[in-house]
Amino acid sequence: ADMAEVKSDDLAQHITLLSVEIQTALKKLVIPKVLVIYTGGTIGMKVKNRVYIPVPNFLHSALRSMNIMHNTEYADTINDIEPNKELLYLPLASDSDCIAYYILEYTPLLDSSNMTIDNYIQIALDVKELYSLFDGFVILHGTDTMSYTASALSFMFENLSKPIVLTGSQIPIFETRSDGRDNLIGSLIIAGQYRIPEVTVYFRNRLYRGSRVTKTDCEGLNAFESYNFPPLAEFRTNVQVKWDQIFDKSNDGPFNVHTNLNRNVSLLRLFPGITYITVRQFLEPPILGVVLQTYGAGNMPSNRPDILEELRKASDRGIIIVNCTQCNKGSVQHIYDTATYLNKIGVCPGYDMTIEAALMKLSYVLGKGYDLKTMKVQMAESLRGEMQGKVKCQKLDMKFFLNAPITQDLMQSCKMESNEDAAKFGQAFLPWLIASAAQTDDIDFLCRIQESLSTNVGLNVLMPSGSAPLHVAARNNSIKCASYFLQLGYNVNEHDQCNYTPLYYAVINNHFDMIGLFVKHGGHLELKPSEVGMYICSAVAENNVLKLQAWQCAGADLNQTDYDGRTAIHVAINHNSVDCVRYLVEHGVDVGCIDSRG
Ligand code: ASN
Repeated sequence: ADMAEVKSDDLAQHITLLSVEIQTALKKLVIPKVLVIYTGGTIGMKVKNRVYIPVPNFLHSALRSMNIMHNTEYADTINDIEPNKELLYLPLASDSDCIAYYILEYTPLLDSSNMTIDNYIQIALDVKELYSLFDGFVILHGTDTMSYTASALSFMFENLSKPIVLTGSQIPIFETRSDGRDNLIGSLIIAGQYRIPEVTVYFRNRLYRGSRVTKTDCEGLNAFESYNFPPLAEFRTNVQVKWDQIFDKSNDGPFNVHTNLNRNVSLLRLFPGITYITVRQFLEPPILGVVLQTYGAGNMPSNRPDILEELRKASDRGIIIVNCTQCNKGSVQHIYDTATYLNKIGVCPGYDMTIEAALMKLSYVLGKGYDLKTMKVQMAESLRGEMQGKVKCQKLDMKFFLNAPITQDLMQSCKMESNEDAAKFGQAFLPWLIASAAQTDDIDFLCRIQESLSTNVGLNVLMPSGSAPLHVAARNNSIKCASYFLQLGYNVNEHDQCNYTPLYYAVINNHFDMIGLFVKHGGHLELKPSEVGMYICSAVAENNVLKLQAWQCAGADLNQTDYDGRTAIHVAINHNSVDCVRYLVEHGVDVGCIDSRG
């Protein structure tokens, strides 16, 4: 393999967790690199005196001896150039494809029942130290408390740009029937090859958002469920990723690790007949935050003023109480009287959060040292996709909205140049009107808005979502409105809040006419070349010719490499995507091109 020259002084001086030799070897490798942090759990246990205990200094050599976990031939070629016995190479579909991984084994290895916040901090700090050396991270962990660790880490890693995948197993990896090998392989693939910058849990062919899972089975191999949020990816005969569901915070600021978690948090589960003394004692100092596990959709007994009074007093003292349901599925909604009371005394709604996520979020938010009001606002917001804050809002019928008499009245006010307040109000209302017209492709209405406007106001105002009118039209395939905006001279390459041009939305929605219109008017994707490469490679991995065609129509170069140095033809052949291979060949891609691994 082709290895780039790396000088040893390029290596970060402060990395103490890995020897300089390993760092040099990692820097030279051009294949994906994953750090496996091995904390313990059944995955690496053996039976001793009739109970399972973790065995130290064993996993690495055991994996090295398994063909499916380590490609010895590939390792030999690499070792001819840079001998290194510490790295393992997970074989992929073709012989030349591998993911390099390094196992950082903790001492002592823990059954996850023994994990505490200190362990979360150690994991977070180690990831931080080695963040730049690896493309992704796998955390091998016991299943018993994995959902707590996954939730804690979700909050601790701020503006994450790389995947962190937790996994483990129900049967040790050395046993014939183990589920650990598949779980580890899937996690390495996600961490090494997919840009899913979230803390996730990979188990039994599914990738879950870390802050959404709960362990629900201590015998079955399908140990986890995510009741209120579907899996982010599924490993079937192909890998299906729900790209639109990925909670990507990487552009919000630099990667940061927040380690100050407050430990004075707790869980209080209601049960019929609970005494107020129990509740009172529970809420005594040093407790600062409590997840109150209520019944059903967030209900308390309304005939228990004694308990309600204890909760009120605690809330008045500044203790944050989060209302979560004891049910696995569904959300806390204040539709019953007693739940409304909780709201009144300042209890935060936990919506559809898992107990684990609510507890660790409390610990994180309290550790931030904000004032009480800010902490409560943070608790009510989704910080990492851990909850759906607002309960199912109804979709607005845009046609109805446009035709409603009040809309007509408001439009009138846009024009009132003499009455300044009315004109201002009308202008504030304008984005909604334009968004509605652009969504329903109602060109007549758009013209009417234009006519009703005072001369110094245009239609090119930013929508509440941070998009320009052209983005809205692009997403909704509103060709008439898009043409109209272009005629008015609006910038076809306007960037929205997420930095995308309208053309991007036309492409991801397969709106071919719209793509044609934008391209004719000088529209560009304005994405990084490797990003375009990634999109077309994903399209061919699914054998999605239509998607491929959409990217091509938008000006994407079909010979473009992805972040991993492969082009669509490499991926298409690898995935046996026959239709895409045919399409690519017919469109003259370079079939002799060589990927980054030669
Ligand atoms: N007791 C084990 C642990 O959580 C369970 C497992 O990993 N399957 O460490």
